[in-house]
Amino acid sequence: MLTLYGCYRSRATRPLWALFETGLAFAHVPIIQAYRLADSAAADAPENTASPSFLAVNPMGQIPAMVEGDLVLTESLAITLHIVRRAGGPIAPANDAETALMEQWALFATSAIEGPALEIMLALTQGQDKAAEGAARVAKAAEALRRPLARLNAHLATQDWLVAGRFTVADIIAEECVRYAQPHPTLLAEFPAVSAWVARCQARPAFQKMWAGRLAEPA
Ligand SMILES: N[C@@H](CCC(=O)N[C@@H](CS)C(=O)NCC(=O)O)C(=O)O
Repeated sequence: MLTLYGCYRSRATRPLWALFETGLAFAHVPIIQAYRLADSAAADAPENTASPSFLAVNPMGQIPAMVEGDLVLTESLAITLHIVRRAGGPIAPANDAETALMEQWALFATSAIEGPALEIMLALTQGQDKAAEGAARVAKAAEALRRPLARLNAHLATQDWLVAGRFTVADIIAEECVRYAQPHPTLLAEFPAVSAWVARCQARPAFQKMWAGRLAEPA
């Protein structure tokens, strides 16, 4: 049995969404980030990223992490790709070319989109006390995103999904990076094919299940 460590309000959304898509059985240990304990409604969380029991799993003290038998993985991308390979089915690659393309889009999203998109989410959801500084951070991050979002938009203008004409793990990882930019009031609207694809991704029952779990967690 695969065990996934990490609360929903973290990058654990990627493997959780993939697990719900595949139906693979798993045990969930909702470890929370230690830095959130001070001001979170989850301050009484019994286990967190600084707990000795979790540091024995991931000495970096970060979530998500996954254990399956002797295999321990501590990067969300590696965990999510592993899950879909284990489960097989339509969201997994069917051949080497599809593997390469799914890895390409997943790496593109985590290297070109995740950082500035996260900056937008953090500035707009946590930085209200310093409005001017927050607005400058958001503008800079939005500018950094326009080139990769234009690339994504051009790709999605002629197809519904990133790889092989079907929904795959590449869409999960890329959408979960783009999602961080959604609090920006206008940015995604500049890229209509990206906006339509995000809506398609988020309409999936497995995304909705993951999102309900996220909303049910203390902020
Ligand atoms: N590259 C890692 C990043 C993991 C990461 O930064 N996780 C955050 C939560 S989303 C965390 O555990 N933060 C707690 C900390 O860094 O102390 C991955 O994608 O898994």
